Amino acid sequence: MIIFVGRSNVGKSTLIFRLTGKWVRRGKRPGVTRRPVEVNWRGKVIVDMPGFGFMSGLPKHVQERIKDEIVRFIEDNAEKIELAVLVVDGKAAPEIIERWEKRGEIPIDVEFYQFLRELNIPTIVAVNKLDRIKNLQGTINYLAEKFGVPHSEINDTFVPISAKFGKNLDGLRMLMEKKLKEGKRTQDAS
Ligand SMILES: Nc1nc2c(ncn2[C@@H]2O[C@H](COP(=O)(O)OP(=O)(O)OP(=O)(O)O)[C@@H](O)[C@H]2O)c(=O)[nH]1
Ligand SMILES: [Mg+2]
Repeated sequence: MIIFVGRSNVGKSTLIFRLTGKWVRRGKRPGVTRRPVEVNWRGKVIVDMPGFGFMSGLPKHVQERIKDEIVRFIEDNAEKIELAVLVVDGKAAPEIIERWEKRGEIPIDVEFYQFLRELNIPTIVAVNKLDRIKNLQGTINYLAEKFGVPHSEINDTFVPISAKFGKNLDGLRMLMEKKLKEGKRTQDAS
């Protein structure tokens, strides 16, 4: 099982559609995917997760419930999950992280990354919307620092892509293959 997680509207569903060719609901506004959607692909189960974080128009308690459901799904399936792709909006993520930190809160992307690592789930961070990122290396270095990813592991963790415009999807595929091949145990050391 491979799960795609991330804030709402970052492009998870678009990415799954691009990678697999399987139809999944996508949309311009946040909150399109509301339940984990399983897609069979090349003998694997790909899961399109609902987005977490702020969604305008959704009451806070509904947002919290969605987040709890995601956490529960991941915990319940932790053994089965071979790989997680955490998708972030490369343009918006640094600003959002900054804002949460200023409020004294743990940014939700940081929280999820660490949660996945604690469960020993190999995780790739797909830095999406590459077409909108001005300073790519700066963005990746910033995210690595916030997520606690050491310098030596940046290239095996972060991959810039554009789901919408199909940029560097081969780079992502290659990293996914590599992580799947490594499996869970080699990640223990990190
Ligand atoms: N500019 C740009 N827009 C993108 C890119 N990838 C996806 N989008 C757009 O982002 C929006 C959200 O896409 P979705 O794939 O529905 O996002 P999601 O993460 O599945 O959202 P939820 O299901 O609500 O969590 C759509 O308007 C996409 O066209 C990209 O690489 N660049
Ligand atoms: Mg979606």
